[in-house]
Amino acid sequence: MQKTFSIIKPDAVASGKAGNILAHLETEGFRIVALRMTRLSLSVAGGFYAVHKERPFYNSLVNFMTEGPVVLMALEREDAVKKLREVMGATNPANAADGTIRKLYAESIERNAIHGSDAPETAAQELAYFFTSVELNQL
Ligand code: FUP
Repeated sequence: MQKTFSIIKPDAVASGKAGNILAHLETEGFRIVALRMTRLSLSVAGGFYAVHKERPFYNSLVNFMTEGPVVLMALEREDAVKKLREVMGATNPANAADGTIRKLYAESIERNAIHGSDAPETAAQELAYFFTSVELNQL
């Protein structure tokens, strides 16, 4: 079993797709380990995406991520990191395969409905950024 970190982004929460996305993830075999709805501050969103700080889309991305509530999730299943990336689909929904969450629900490359950690090391960092070890059942 492996854990990964995911966010239902402000576009999908605002358009009423959070429940559909949670159901989609459960249907794909993910167990919801921890779950919290919150609105990210500029500093929390900026820190989360610090790896993209030099990219031209950084400011716009951070502003988008703070525009409304998000749903933070710790998810568990076999091969969770890789499987979540498959279920999410390509970053740009125009390139996402049919049936993927981004194909179904994303508006654009920036407003793309869902985040999922890109590697096991990133998943560990991102889970620890938002959840305590008690919430992650690691104590
Ligand atoms: P992904 O891992 O699929 O979420 O994609 P990246 O880590 O490459 O990018 C992180 C987020 O930056 C994306 F989800 C959306 C945003 N982004 C843009 O807004 N424009 C781009 O050209 C690339 C990424």
